[in-house]
Amino acid sequence: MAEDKKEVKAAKPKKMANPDTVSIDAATREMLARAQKMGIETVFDRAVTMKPCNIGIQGTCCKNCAMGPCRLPLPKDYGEGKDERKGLCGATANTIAARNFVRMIASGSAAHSDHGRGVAEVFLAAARKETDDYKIKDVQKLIAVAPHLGVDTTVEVDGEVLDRDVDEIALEVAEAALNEWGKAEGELLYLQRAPKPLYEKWVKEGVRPRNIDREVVECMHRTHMGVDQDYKNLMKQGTRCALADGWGGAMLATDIQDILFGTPYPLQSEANLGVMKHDQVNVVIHGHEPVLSEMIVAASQTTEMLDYAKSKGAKGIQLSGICCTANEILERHGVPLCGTFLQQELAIITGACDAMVVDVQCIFQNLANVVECFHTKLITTHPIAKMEQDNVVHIEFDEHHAMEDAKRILKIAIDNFGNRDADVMIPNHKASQVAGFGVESIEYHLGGTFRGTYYTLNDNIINGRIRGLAGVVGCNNARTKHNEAHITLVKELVKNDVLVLTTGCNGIACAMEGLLTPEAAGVYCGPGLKEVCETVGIPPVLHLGSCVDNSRILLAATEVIKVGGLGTDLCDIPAAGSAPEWMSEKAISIGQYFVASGVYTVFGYLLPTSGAPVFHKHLTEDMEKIYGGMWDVEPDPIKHAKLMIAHIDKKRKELGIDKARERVLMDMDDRQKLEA
Ligand code: NFS
Repeated sequence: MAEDKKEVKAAKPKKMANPDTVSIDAATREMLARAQKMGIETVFDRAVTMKPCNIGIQGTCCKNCAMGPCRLPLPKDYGEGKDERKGLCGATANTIAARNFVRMIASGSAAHSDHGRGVAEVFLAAARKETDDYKIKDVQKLIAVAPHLGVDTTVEVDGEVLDRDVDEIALEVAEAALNEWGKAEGELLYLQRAPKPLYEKWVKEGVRPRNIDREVVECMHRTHMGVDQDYKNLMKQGTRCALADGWGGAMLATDIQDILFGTPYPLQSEANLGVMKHDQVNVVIHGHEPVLSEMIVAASQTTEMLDYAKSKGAKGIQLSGICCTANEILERHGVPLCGTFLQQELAIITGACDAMVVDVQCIFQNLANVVECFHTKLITTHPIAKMEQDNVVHIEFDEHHAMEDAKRILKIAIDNFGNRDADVMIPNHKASQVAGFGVESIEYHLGGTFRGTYYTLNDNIINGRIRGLAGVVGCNNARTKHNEAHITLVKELVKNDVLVLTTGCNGIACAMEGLLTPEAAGVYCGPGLKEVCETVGIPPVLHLGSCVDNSRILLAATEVIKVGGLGTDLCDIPAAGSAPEWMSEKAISIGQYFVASGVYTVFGYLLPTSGAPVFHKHLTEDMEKIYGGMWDVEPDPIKHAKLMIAHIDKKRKELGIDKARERVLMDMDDRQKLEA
């Protein structure tokens, strides 16, 4: 019976990918070869069999009404005469591409923000003391966040300023946070955290988000058949919705997660499929929301669960993670990373995965087919993310009995340990890493306890040891060689003295490659960055967490501005953004809020805009005039790095710091000469 299912569900792929060329990572290649030998199809094979639609890829297929889909590919003679392409309603290629782009932003913003809402609801339950399983772990962060949500942290009694009760503050912060999703009036409170000139640009352009949900709804309305028919106006709403993600839903998610689960500080861990263990129960956690995974981490450390695992013949419980849930439990607990987005099927193909627990986002439905061939239990946990296959176990997770649910899930995994086939193959590849950086730890590491500011970072950018900053983020994409662009790009940047801030699957890729160790500085960096990293003992690539933690990049950049010496707006900083192997709609939302926050942002692979050159130009040229940041596309990772470095150099020049300036000790004579 199991054999029959295997035949039907995970039938041998018709065309197979070449394992030697799909990835730069040896563990991935080994596991793909094993999958193919076993006749199990994976995403790599499907990418060979199924080619992308040539019109969809250009962004010019409109399926927003039943008169379509209307397909408007770029004609060969485009540019000679008038562009007469139109859909049945008359929608132009620009309108169609802009509508599709805005819908991607809406979906991406919704995904990050709904995740944020979920966390905010748990926070409210904790603040109301409706659950014993979640408590406020980081009071300092709560106090730091409160004023940004209009909550006082002190109270005046008889002329004396007293600290307010923490429980009271927590309740008000939770209510104020949740209000950001649906308030009737005003604008997002966090917009005020941005540097003033940036905020003023948003005012001028009319793109300040009112509340998070409303901006997603309005995107859907304006992209409905027959509504907004001006790509520039559509992109205004796209921008407003993206800002509701970056300075709203995602930023709230990060802040509240820090309050509930603790603000990350640097810690050591490991990465890649080789973190799984032969003699322990392997539980792989995959998805995005840390609400459940935090509880699984806590449950896995209880004597009850450890004893239970031992009673079943295992030496312990080995947790590891895939995608951004992985980054969340890495940054706070040091739980090792099992792999990136494209390795999710491969974790099961080891034969050592006793349970894969998934929540929301970036989860392949094919996991259900792959587990048919192994003993692995696939457990869905979120009411909004189930799978149709009947071999999937659904255990709905509820914050009101979180620990109970987490233990139930772990027990399933432990009970399954004995069902492993003899044929287990855990690739012998893993790397050490130091992760868990953030706004606070950068301040500490680069400012020191004495100063505790971003002074040292700014100083080293000004004196040229650090040429600039790069935020490199985002996914893997099966249309490109796994991790190649991530790693080539990051190595090229650090070689040119650019300090890299990473999140998401780029962070995982860098961890797998050993770039997240302080020792990497001596191997890969240019002399300036090497000196800084070695002096303060940090890696040249700082892992800031999951994709919602891109908000940490925005706030770190804001701190750079506050300290001074590098301009007054985020677009003044010698910095650039990148998503070299993007694939998800969330990446488009991130890209747009980076751009609208003043960041020059380069995407690898392609953008779904090539069928509408005028709209494409709006993104890649006009945006800079409006917001100071713009989109760019470059699939070649070296050229991609060069574009970012050229932009960084341009900004250095504008700031007048293009020639490295060493500090000189001046005597009175020198000073008098200067003043004269
Ligand atoms: Ni970001 Fe995280 Fe990875 Fe891409 Fe998916 S895990 S939220 S979307 S694939 S980086």
